Amino acid sequence: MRVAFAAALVLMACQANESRAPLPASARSDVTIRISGGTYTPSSVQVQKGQPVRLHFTRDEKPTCGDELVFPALDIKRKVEVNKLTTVEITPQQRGELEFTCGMSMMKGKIVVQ
Ligand SMILES: [Cu+2]
Repeated sequence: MRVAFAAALVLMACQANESRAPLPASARSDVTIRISGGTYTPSSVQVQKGQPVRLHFTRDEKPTCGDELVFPALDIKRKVEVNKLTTVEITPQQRGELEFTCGMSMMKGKIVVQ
């Protein structure tokens, strides 16, 4: 009974990690974000204030939508080519949320700075 309950908890934790839950705010400095089906996966990434983070964007399809990557608040615009990594390195200096979007602001993701 106890074992089954623990196993269920572990399973739930795994599922949460793989869906929309923000990544844990560990000492992670590299995050890969996949652009597919009109969404960013993960769409939310937690980082620590002052900690450099490299965001590697990868796109595995050819919609025109995801081919431009914009960080409005940081004045960053990058092209994202199919099957190539586009890396953006940032060191957030204040807590809060940093949004990133496609060229037309339809797809949205965010960096949560703690
Ligand atoms: Cu778009």
